[in-house]
Amino acid sequence: MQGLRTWLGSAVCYVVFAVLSHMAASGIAFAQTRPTATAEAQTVAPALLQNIYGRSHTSLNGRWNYIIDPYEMGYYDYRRMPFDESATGKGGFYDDRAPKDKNDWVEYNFDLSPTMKIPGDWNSQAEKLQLYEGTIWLRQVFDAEPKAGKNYFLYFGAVNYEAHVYLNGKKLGSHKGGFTPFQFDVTGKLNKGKNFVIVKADNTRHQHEIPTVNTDWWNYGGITRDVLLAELPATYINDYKIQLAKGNLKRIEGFVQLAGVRKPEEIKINIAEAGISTTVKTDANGRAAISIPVEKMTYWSPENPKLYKVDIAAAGDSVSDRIGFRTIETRGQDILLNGKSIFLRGISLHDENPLIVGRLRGQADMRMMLQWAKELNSNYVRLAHYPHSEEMLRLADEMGLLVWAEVPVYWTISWTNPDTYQNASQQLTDLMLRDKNRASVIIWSIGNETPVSDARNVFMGKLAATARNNDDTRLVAAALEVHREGHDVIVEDPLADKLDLVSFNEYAGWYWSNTKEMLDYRFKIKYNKPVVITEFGADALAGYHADGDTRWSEEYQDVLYQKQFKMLTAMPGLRGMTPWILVDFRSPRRQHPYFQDFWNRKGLISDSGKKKKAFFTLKNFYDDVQKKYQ
Ligand code: GCB
Repeated sequence: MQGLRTWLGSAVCYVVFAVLSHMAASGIAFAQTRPTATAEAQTVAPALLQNIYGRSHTSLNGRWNYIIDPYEMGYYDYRRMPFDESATGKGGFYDDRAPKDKNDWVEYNFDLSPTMKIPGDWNSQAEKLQLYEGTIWLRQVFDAEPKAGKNYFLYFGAVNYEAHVYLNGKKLGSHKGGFTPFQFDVTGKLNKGKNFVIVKADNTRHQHEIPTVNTDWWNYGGITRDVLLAELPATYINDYKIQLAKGNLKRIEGFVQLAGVRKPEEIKINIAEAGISTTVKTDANGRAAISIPVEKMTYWSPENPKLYKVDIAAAGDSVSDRIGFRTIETRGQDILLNGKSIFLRGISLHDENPLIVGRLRGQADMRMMLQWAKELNSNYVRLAHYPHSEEMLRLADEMGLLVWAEVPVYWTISWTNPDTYQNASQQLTDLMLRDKNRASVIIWSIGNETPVSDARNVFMGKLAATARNNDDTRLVAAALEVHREGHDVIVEDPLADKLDLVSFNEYAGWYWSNTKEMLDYRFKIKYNKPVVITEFGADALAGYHADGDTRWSEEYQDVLYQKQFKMLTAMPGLRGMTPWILVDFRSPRRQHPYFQDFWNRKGLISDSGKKKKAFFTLKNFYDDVQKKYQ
């Protein structure tokens, strides 16, 4: 019965949430609040704040005490009932108890437990956590000075995978999804002086989750992105979209959404450098649509990644952003950036530092990765296979790299499970909500290598529609698969009709054929759309030299790249590629004890930062391509 009630609660909660978050992303006015992701948390949180870094905030990053809890002692009682669902709501580690006196019984102690750095995955911070999957409790103690009439939000950039969050011993709520941000309204819940926040992070893999149990990347657990406490006025700017209208270089369109308003307010939008200054009025729901003519403007492009300072002010609140303005469209087999045909000279990336292994830990790590991409003469990156951090996207804006952004709908997930779909759709919507003002993002990818079946086609078709409803100014794509008939390599996927690009992964010369015979194959593409290859590649152990027929050698990888260019450029519709992958990365699936040892070696750069031969071959290819697309 208890189970049934919880289940019904969740279902209702998910439906309401899905509708509201869809409205938020598409700019439709909606009530100030939306439920958090699960039923047991009664707290409601408003729609995600746009541009958290532009708000007044305190960072809760730093060293957090942690307790490894493989049996979830701190969450369930011995009858396996969650403490936070009991009558008192007490008994879990989130109480952060210390013995009252020598007679008191307490079997945990945060103060005496070790610390780890947040943001940071746990696997890279202690040897015994390298392979750990399960629950870890993390605690931070901080001071606050809450002021009357202000709103406070506790904001998490990302926690992998399931987070239960408690403030001063009381549950705020929970969230699923390892790569998207979430927040809780903590107005009226902060103490003056000492506070403590406790997070139960659980990175256990499950069949019905997004991603599912099987992936070719490391399942880094923990609080992997910033934790911030934001302070906002009573009425504040909750969200905004300020972008060029679809295919229109002469008009900015979007919206500003206020929260906390009871009456219409005036909103001022200034883009001083472009001579734009306008005032709009909100409707009764605190929302104002904007439509501003553009007279003279330098459009954002990889060659000139011009960002304008955009100031928004309303009701005593103000926020500034740096926004680039560009259009992106397809016409036949061309991709048009600001109306001009481009070739996407790309490379794929994971959110992982190969040198100090673990998730990227800050801007310096991110710059290193994007700088390597630029050294390849890239103008484009595929941020695989899940949302990378907001800072990464902001850097791409600044450094002039176009972006393919993706959600972890990867391989064989539970196509018929409605909760799995809700989860995927929520992660996609939250990604789009967060990054909708980034000029660098030109493609929303709804998944990778999902095998064709009726159930999958329905699931992915709905996801494509969600992406389009949320944002009509960018392209929608997915990394599809190929099949072979004789020497023909064929892309045939009903999903392709719903996408803007013909994008697929093909491992000619590695998972099928080899460097000797791969040129006997040719691609048969029936769609009149731009072809953007999302993956090809070969494993090579840096420093291992042999001839071009010897697997794992740098020469094999190099020859494979050269032959790939021959095969791919034979396609008239080829407009871009993101070979797999910029740097070697960790994966539990990669078991060869000598060549791999838990590393996928398809990087063009090794785990010690050494550039392999194929790096230079790809750079030369891109130098040539660039000349043709001047
Ligand atoms: C793929 C996957 C990617 C893998 C890669 C490989 O098709 O999309 O996640 O890492 O192949 O190395 O096999």
